[in-house]
Amino acid sequence: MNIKEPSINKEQQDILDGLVAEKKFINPKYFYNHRGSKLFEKITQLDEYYPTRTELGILKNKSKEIAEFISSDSIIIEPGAGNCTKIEYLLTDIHPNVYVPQDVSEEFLQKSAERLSERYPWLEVHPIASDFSDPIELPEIYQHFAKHVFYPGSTIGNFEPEDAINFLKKMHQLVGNHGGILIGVDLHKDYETLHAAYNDEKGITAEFNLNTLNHINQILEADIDINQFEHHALYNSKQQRIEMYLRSKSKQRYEILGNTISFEMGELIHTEHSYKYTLDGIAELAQKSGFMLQKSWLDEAELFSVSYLMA
Ligand code: AVJ
Repeated sequence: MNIKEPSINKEQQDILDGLVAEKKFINPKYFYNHRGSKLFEKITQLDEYYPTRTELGILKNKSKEIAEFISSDSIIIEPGAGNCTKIEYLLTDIHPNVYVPQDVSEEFLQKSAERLSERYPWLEVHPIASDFSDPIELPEIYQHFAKHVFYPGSTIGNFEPEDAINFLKKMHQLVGNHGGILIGVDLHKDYETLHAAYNDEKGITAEFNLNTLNHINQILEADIDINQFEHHALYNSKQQRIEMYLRSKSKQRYEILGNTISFEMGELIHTEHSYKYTLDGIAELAQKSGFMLQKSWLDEAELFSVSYLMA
């Protein structure tokens, strides 16, 4: 009697590949199921997690200056736009013709697009629901506008430096020679501040990290025991990156879709890198991907930067 191998879909294979790897890993995109998105919103409200409020402060206080780099006869494209709240700090001063939010969650995107169309009747909102890795196709009628990408939140930090350059090269192709990118990048700083930002006292970041196991259990139809794992995040000053892991608190073994997945006591599953840059590092990143760093706006404490890179 032959055992029928369970049919494994792309997403399941993607996760299993990480769990059978020499150094186990789970892609950070699996943080963001519905509960994960809610937990991230709570993280942005934490005292220790300064990036979001600091970036919003820069956008609010510097929007007039930023508008000098982005003409009104333009189109703004935002990959991974989510709830489209950050762009609202810039719309009135930039007054672009078209705003193109792209995101994988169609429902979230539609709601955000409707909200913006109501609030800014002069603005054409053209939402694109697609996976982050799919190329962004713009309708022909928009081709004559100057194109600018808006990429806030230091999400660029999740890419390995080489992949960050490849992503920016893709954005360069999208905006062409007369465009640019307005990018939010968290800055390299003292260990204590960074360690605290990813190890908050309330344990919300730990919940956010552990929730990844809920999400992959659902996708893999598995029952990995969350209580047998703990949150582990540190700042690697040499590599200038936050490293986040889930650490196994015991020896464990699971049969998942025909695969035996075992964890040793203390074994780590890598869940995220969050690279931090210096201003020189941002200029170098820009230069290596065909852009030129034109201007960086920082908060007073120089915790975070918003930069305009010209193609
Ligand atoms: C959304 C990727 C920018 O790396 O700071 C927050 C995600 N991880 N706390 C970051 C995150 C842990 C966040 N990014």
